[in-house]
Amino acid sequence: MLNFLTRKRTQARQPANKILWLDLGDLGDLVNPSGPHEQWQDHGLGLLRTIMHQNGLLTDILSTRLVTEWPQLEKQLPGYEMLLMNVRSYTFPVARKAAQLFKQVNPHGLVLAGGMHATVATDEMLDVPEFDHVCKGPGEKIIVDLVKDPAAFPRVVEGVGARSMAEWPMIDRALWPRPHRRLRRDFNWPLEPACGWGPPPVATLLTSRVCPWQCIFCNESSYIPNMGRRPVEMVIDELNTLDERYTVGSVVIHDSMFFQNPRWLKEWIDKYPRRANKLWPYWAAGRSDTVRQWPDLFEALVRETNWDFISIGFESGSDRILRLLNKECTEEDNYFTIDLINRLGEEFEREGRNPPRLWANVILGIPGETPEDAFKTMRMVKSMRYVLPSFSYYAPYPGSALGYQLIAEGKSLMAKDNYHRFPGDEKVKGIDYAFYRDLLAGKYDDEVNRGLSPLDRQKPGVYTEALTKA
Ligand code: B12
Ligand code: SF4
Repeated sequence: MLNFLTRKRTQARQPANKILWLDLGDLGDLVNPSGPHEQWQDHGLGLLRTIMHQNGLLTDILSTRLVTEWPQLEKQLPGYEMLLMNVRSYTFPVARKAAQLFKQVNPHGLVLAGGMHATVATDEMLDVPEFDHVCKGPGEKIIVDLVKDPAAFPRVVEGVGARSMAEWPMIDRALWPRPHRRLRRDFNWPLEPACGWGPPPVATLLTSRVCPWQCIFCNESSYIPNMGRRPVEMVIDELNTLDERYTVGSVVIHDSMFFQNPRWLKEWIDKYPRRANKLWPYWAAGRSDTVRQWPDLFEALVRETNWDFISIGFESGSDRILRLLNKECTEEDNYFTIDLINRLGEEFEREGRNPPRLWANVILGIPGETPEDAFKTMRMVKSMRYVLPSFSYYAPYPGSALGYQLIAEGKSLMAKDNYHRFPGDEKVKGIDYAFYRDLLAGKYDDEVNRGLSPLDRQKPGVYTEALTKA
């Protein structure tokens, strides 16, 4: 009997395929998620896995988000010959641990890692001997050759991307990990769950890949070379196909910067209302300076295409800080955008329509920020009528100019083992986080209210719950 049990325990489960894609995120995020945003699916993984399957390279999928303890993952690793991962800075510690486990279980197996962190912190990746190949930059035009014959490539592989997103296949969403059964009823896999931005099932997609600005807290410019936007008709046709297969409730456009390229946007205004199966409401991102530059285009998008959740990177209500961040937006641009959305919201309400809402991204705890700068930011937030504020403490990620600088100066509290970033964590040495906690708890409300309209003054000044991981 004992022999039988021991044999059973040591008999490795045979995987269906020899290549494993490991979806990354905090343990348990697809079992007991602490919030909605950690449940989003990974488009990098989805795209590359789709390309591989279309080229006959079949893979299995596991996820660190689908286990609550490492041994549960370890048990599923025997028998694989190759492990593939999309590593971002905030998943680097998880990726490293997974690679180590993989090698313990499969000493002759190969680990191929790409993604944002591989691109912006290549040295940190190379310090981990378990990563056999580290691919920098985009992977869609190299993944097939690399997986077929990894020995033909050096340890650091220069990625190759498409010239245009028109070359990307439609992601086969059934290749995304399926959440734990206790989440399945509300998840709508292979579409995604609601997060308060629009009705479920939610279809996430990308129409553009690069942002031309160079804010010093952001990684965009150090990452993906310029590439053409996905043609409007392809975007709409993909949504229609998803709708026919799974029924779409609303759309999240994950572009870092949706509100760019007026020609594309005009075509979207022209075609989305006519060609889409339904005028699904959508969430997408813009900047306040371009809203001010192209207000008619912006209004037309809101009125005619149902852009009803407008994410704007306001970041700060103080010109001094906006300049320091190289945001190229001013206080005036921010207030122009807020006033316009307040006005549109009031008009929509008068007409009995749902008002468009702001997803207002705001950063606090920026090195150099004074209490008066922070009060100005809070005043700006209070002047928004239809809003979900999304606050974060500034996080010095590698890949961004300010992040690299603070890491080099030894001021980052996030390095290596601690890239994981919860919005309320302390991230930079010398920042008075106690002040910011009090500020968000409303303790400086009298100060903040100074100069605000009587209506805005009445709004509760507590924003602790608005520290968001998104
Ligand atoms: C959509 C998005 C989100 C969504 C969904 C995240 C998700 N599940 O994918 C949401 C809103 C939830 C989100 C949240 C956050 N995000 Co985010 N997000 C993005 C965004 C805009 C697009 C990601 C994407 O889909 N890209 C398109 C795909 C196709 O690209 P890709 O994944 O990089 O894959 C390509 C290559 O990397 C490569 N590749 C990838 N894997 C592999 C593997 C191999 C073997 C090979 C060869 C190649 C390869 O090939 C792929 C195709 O070209 C990026 C910005 C960007 N431009 O990428 C930021 C970005 C990834 N996010 C970032 C951050 C910081 C966050 C947050 C921590 C922010 C916060 N406020 O807390 C949170 C963390 C959330 C969490 N889960 O813990 C940073 C990461 C910085 C870094 N150094 O890693 C980015 C780069 C934004 C930025 N400009 O700074 N995010
Ligand atoms: S913060 Fe926004 S506007 Fe600035 S570079 Fe990043 S994506 Fe572009």
